[in-house]
Amino acid sequence: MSVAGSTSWTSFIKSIASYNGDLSSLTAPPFILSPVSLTEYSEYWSEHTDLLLAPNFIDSKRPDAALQRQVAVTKWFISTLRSQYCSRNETMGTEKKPLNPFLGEVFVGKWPDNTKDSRLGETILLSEQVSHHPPVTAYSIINDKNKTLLQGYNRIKASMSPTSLSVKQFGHALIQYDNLNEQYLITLPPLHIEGIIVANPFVELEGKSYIQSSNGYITVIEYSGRGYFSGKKNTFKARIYKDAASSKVKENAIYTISGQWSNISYIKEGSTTPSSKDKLFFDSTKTPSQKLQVKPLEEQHPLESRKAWSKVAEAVKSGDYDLIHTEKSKIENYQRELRKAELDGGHNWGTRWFKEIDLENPSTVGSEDPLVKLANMANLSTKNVVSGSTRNDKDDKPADFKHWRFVRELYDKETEIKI
Ligand code: CLR
Repeated sequence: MSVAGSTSWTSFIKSIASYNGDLSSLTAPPFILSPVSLTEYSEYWSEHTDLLLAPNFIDSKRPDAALQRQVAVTKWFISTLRSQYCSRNETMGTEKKPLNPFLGEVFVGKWPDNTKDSRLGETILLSEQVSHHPPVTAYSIINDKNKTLLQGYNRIKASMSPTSLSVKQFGHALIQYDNLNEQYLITLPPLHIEGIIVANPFVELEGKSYIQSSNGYITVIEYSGRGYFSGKKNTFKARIYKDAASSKVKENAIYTISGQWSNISYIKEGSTTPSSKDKLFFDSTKTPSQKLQVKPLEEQHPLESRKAWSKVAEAVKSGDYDLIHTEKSKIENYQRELRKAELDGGHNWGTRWFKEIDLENPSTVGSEDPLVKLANMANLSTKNVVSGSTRNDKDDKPADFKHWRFVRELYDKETEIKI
């Protein structure tokens, strides 16, 4: 394909029509390329560290403490969505095609404690590309002071419909509050990219997310866009129930939350939909996100995302298609050599801080595995299927029980990568 041809939007739309979920097969024009690798997207999970840690500070003597923690975790999750799904539009004008991480690529950093009484402590992010075919990014967000760990992984499958790109997510997020002896499982929603035809792509969420607590409580979040519940973009309705069984009937909801995740939402007791006259739940326009602190490039290891991609990122920023191509090819060729050397040497690239667990094989996971326990409570599949698939639904197909799990000891032994 000629360089001129590959830079036109129409040829891009054609390439999208045959997109199979593998980012490398998309020949996007430079203006839709982002200088940021997908390993960096793990940061979006904790740009409101105070909300992530909030359950630790709810008075545990309150009779409704566990329920209030469920509300707090729900608020934290809603607060992550604007960063996750709007931040490219907000900082670069449109949704963009991220850089396709190479195997072993890492992205790390920290959120310093910005409270006056230092109650939060430092929170760190470890993000690692644990697989290249298919691309899988795993992450771990660690706060030792409050014994809180958020971990998860993400993989996508995409398909083109006549007017939008539909994306299904695989993986989940798992929070462990060790001081509370409480865990939460969060499922990742499907999404689609609108505005492709008019070269102004943006994400809209659809379907559901579940937040299952080890206390039984479950939040069911339903997403919709322009023209559904309220006619506004980025709309959601969340209901909190005593447990999964009671979630079958809407009227059982203890709380109902409604609004726009990229804007304002309200909360009300019971199952009827709150309005702006009810209690404010979350206002993302008044809650600025706290950016991750990352070491300067000079201090980064060659496997660190920004260091490894720095020349490509420069080329993307200057819109130089040939240079993007040359610099990308250097990384890809080096990766191919590495993989070949591994094959010849008879060993595989080992992951750094994560391991693949097989939930079908009890020797790789304990009997009290938090994922198994929470998935059972929510009647969610424990197979490696589209996130949020319930047991025996249409997406609960392949008999593959593999998931990625953070291994703390591996990080404690880390000597090369500094935070
Ligand atoms: C990655 C995991 C994050 C949430 C998230 C946000 C935006 C998603 C991204 C994930 C995966 C890649 C994605 C992106 C939006 C656009 C991009 C689907 C799920 C696609 C591949 C880009 C296509 C090119 C367009 C600009 C047309 O936690």
